Amino acid sequence: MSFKVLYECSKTGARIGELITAHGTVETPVFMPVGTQATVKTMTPEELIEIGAQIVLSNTYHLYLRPGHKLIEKAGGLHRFMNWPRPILTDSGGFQIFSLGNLREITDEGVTFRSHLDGSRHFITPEKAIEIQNSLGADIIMCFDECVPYTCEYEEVVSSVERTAKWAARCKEAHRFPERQLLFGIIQGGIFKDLRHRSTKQILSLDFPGYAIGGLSVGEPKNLMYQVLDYTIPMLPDDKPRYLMGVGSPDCLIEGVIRGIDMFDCVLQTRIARNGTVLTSSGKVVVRNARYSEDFSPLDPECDCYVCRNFTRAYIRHLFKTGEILGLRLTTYHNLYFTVRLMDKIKKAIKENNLAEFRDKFLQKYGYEEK
Ligand code: PRF
Ligand code: ZN
Repeated sequence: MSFKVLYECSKTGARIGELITAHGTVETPVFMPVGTQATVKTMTPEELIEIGAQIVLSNTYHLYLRPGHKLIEKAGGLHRFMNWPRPILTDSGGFQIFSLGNLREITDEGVTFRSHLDGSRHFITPEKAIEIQNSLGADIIMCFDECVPYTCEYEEVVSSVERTAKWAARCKEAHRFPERQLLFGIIQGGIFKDLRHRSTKQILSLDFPGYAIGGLSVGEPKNLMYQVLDYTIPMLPDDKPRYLMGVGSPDCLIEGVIRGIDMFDCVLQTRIARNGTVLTSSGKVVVRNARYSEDFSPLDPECDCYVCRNFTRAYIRHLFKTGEILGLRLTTYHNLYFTVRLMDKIKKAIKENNLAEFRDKFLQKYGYEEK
């Protein structure tokens, strides 16, 4: 279990690396499709492998509530339960619980919350979040952190940073299988430079095998997020993987890699697919729209995925209009394929020392998106 930087771009912060886990090696930079409920919605593991997905993300909070981590442990762990042979990363549940709004109460000890499913009460501590992740058995697990919204006052961000540091120490202490599961630390601090500094120092002092930047893409403008990355990433060690949590739109992938991020996850690709929106080399296309009713071209003329080789926009629109399940599968497949190929192109550009040029060309065609 280790991380090696194989190549560093001479002109940008980008690097190529490999992350060796108990279920194989991940080439970085990498995009991780999201499988919240132990499934990347609508995709079989075989299809994910065909697409080239190297690692998937799943969620502690959802699996703890249903079917329960003990059941998954009985099944032989999450890999066997979902029949995914490659690496898995589980998020700690912190972020999901904090997104519950008024259904939760936070103290230094942990978080009390009501299940979004049946209203039952639960108490999750950093120790409990690690115990659950130890049972699930993912290759990479995450510290239990406190992620605050963009709208928070400075003082609230200070206390979330302090709490996140104390919880990170407790997570490290509670972790039973450091040799089998890499526990990543998470840096918070909102959009405040001094707090990002403080959080980074605190989390680095605990010495984790990888570091995540949390608390971004929580409502702030993209340029502000890039600024935070610009001053946070240089504080991180070169020889450890860097994971930007919950970020992964095409433009953010490129901008993140250019600044030195190695790992990304994002629900965007699979979520917009299910409402009939696809990513293409010339931007998003809402294939459900009436304007595509007689468009017999592929979703993206530049894509060579199974969907683009075999189906038209008109047909896929028809599937959405009629509520046919295949529509969801085809758009999901294409969006994931598009993103994994984009990361391949990014890696090629790093090796050829022209990532900045690649970005400019890509964004000129794809378009610039604020949100
Ligand atoms: N913390 C955790 N998971 C997360 C985030 C975070 O800050 C984010 C923020 N974009 C996404 N997922 N634990
Ligand atoms: Zn395609």
